[in-house]
Amino acid sequence: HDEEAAARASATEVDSGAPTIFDKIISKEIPSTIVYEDEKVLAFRDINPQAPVHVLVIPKLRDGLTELGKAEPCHEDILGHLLHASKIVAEKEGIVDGFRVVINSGASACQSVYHLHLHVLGGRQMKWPPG
Ligand code: IU
Repeated sequence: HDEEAAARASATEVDSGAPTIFDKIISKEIPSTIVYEDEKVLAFRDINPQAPVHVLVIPKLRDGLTELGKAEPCHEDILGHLLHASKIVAEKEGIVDGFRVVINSGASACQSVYHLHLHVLGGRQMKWPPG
């Protein structure tokens, strides 16, 4: 898994506001398996899946949303759009009857890429509480 190790090494682990690897995924400079896309969001398979279905849903324009903790009133539309896109992803993936949406915000929540992303997880029995 050299490729994955390299990708992880290049991930920002603090919110520096610098471009992230997701910009290259959005521009398709780095290939990804796209599950859903519209003018505002992109949904692609996580390279290190934690469940049979593990898709990341991201805004194409980061617009200051490095993490959910930086959200402002001007982000309400895109936040709603991302959540609805997560439901479309769950439907397309056949897990709409039971799935989980996770957002890690900040270092203590184990956020590793500072471009807001929603994890859509499913295809197995999920446990509670998450770790
Ligand atoms: P986190 O919530 O910031 O920890 O999630 C980042 C996710 O991005 C994590 O699940 C990685 O496996 C995933 N990921 C990816 O799919 N492709 C990449 O090139 C990189 C990370 I770097």
